[in-house]
Amino acid sequence: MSTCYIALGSNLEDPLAQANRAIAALKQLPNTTVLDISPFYRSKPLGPQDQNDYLNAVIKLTTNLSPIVLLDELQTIEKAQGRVRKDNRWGARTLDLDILLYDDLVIQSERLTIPHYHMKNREFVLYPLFDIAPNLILPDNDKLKDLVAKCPKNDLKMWNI
Ligand code: ROI
Repeated sequence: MSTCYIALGSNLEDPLAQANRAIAALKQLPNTTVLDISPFYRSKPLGPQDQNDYLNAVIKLTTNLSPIVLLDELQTIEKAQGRVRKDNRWGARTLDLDILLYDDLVIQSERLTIPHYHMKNREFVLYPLFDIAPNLILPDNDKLKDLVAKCPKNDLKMWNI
């Protein structure tokens, strides 16, 4: 069994419903158990500001799926929830599911970069991850708590306030 952390983001078509649907779908994945779900946060968009605030959260799971099979499963869930992938790298989305960490693996392939590219300086990733994994150490030996301490909160709030 491998331990993974998945980042969830949504800023279109009822983000709260998107998040709950995505979590229900993750719980249905084969050979996979959802172990923990962070609180839901409301974050300011990174990128163009003429889009809605995001709901962001992090989910911890254990799985027997390989990284690439897990990626396929996450993309299937994104598609099922109306994700359109083209010309909107910095734009609004119904659902984004990214593999942040997969055990201590470091992977750089065409489809997959683990640990996730920008996780070390995104408040909407670090804070929810810290909520469920306060003692986490990244594959490069950085301590999550040190990254959080250095990361401005940028108006990150709990979703429901
Ligand atoms: N901004 C925030 N706040 N949260 C996200 O999940 C997010 N995802 C993205 C971009 C468009 C970069 N901005 C984001 O992909």
